[in-house]
Amino acid sequence: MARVREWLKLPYGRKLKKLHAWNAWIVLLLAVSGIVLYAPFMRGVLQEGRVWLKQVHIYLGIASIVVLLLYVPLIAKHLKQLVGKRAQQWNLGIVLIILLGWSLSGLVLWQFRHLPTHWANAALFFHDLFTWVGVPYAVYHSISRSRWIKQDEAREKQAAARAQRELQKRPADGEPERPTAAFDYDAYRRKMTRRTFVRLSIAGLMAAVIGPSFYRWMKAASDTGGSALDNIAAADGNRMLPPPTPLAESAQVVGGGAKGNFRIYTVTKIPSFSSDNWHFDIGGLVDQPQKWTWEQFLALPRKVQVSDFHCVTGWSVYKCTWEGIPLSELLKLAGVQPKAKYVKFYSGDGEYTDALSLEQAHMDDVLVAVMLDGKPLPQDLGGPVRLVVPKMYAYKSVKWLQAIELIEKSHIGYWEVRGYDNDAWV
Ligand SMILES: Nc1nc2c(c(=O)[nH]1)N[C@H]1C(S)=C(S)[C@@H](COP(=O)(O)O)O[C@H]1N2
Ligand SMILES: [Mo]
Repeated sequence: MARVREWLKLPYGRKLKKLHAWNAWIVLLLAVSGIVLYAPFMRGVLQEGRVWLKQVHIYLGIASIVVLLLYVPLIAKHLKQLVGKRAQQWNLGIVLIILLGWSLSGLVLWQFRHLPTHWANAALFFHDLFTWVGVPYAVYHSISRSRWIKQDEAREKQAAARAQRELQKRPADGEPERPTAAFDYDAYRRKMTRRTFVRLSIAGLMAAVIGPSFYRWMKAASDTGGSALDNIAAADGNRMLPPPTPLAESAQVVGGGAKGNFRIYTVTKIPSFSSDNWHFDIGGLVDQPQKWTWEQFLALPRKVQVSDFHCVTGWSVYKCTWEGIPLSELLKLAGVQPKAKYVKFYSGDGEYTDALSLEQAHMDDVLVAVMLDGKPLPQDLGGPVRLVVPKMYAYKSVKWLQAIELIEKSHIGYWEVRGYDNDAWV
C-alpha cells in the first residue's frame, strides 16, 4: 500500500518503469509457482506445500491484477508515445492480451465453486493456454531485450551514424583531405546477422524444450472423444488376468464415452499390480472380514453407472461410464457392526487414504469401479480397482483401492491433512 502511494507521486515515465518492473517480478513468481503446481511429479514432492503454494499463487495473481489496474490510467499517454513504433505496439498488445487472459481465467479458477461447473474447465484450459504462450514470450522478451543486447545494439547504431556523418562531411576548400576512420559496414552486417542468429537460437532452443510437452497438452486438450483414454489403456502396466468381462451397458458405453480428460494424479510412483498377488480386504468393525483374490473379486455382481468426475483444482470429466461393485454391497457382505461409524479406504500405493461417514458410504452411486467406458481400469487411472464418489470432489475417489476398514473414530484423509476441505461435496 505504502509502495503504491509512493508510486502515485512519481512522474509518468518513472511510474511506467516501476510498473514494468513490478509486473516482471510478479509474472516470474507466478510462472514458477504455477509450473510447480501444474507439474504432476511435483504433487508428491510438495505434499502440504501444495495447498500453501496455491494460496501464494492466488495472492500473486491478485497483485498482478492490481498492477494491471494501475496501468489503466496511463494507457492513453503510453499509446501516444508508441505512435510509429510498430514493434513496441505489438509487444504491448501481446503482453496485455496475455495478462488479461491470465487474470480472467485465474479469477474464475479462484472462485469456481461459486460458478457453473463448466466454467472451471474452460478457465483451466485458457489459463494453461495463456501460460504455454505467455511464459515463453516473457522469457524471450526478457532475454532479447536484456541490457547487454540493447547496449551493444545502441553502440553499433551510434557508430554507424557517426561514420555516416563523417562520410558526408565535405572537406573545406584548401584543406587537405581528412582521412576518415572508415566504418566497417561488413563487420557491422556480420554482427547484426550474428545477433539475429542468437535470437533465433534462443527461440529455437525454447521451442525444443517446450515443444514436446506443449504438443502433449494440445493433444490432450483437443481430445474429447476418449482417444487419450485408449492410449492410457494401451500403456497399462498392470497384469490382471483374466480381464473383467464388461456388462452389456458397459460394452455399449451407455454414457457415450467420457467427455474431457483425466489429469493423472498420484502422490507416489504409480504402482502396478498383478493378479498373482493382488487381493482386496475388508476388515475392522465387521462381522465377516473379507479377503478376495482377483478372480473372486470379479465374481461379485457389478452394475454400470454414468457419472461426472470433478477435481477440486477445476477440471472435470463428464459422462464416465463406470462399471463396478456398489460400495454398499461390499459393506453388506462384510456385515458392518453397530459400533462402526466411518469407512476408511487404503490405496495400494501404500500412502494414500481417505474416509467417508457410513451414511456417505451408502449413497447409491458410490462405486468400487473396475471398468471405465467398457475397458478395464488402467493403472494410471487407479486400476485395477478404484473408488468413485461422484457427488464429492475426486480426492475422495481413492485410486488403487485395496483395503477397506470400518472404524469408530473419524479419519482425516491424505489431502485433507494437507489442507483440502473435509467437506468435499461438489
Ligand atoms: N491413491 C491416490 N488416489 C487418488 C489421488 C492420489 O494422488 N493417489 N489423487 C486424487 C485426486 S486429487 C484426484 S483429482 C483423482 C485423480 O484421478 P485420476 O488420476 O484418475 O485423474 O484421484 C484421487 N485419488
Ligand atoms: Mo483432485
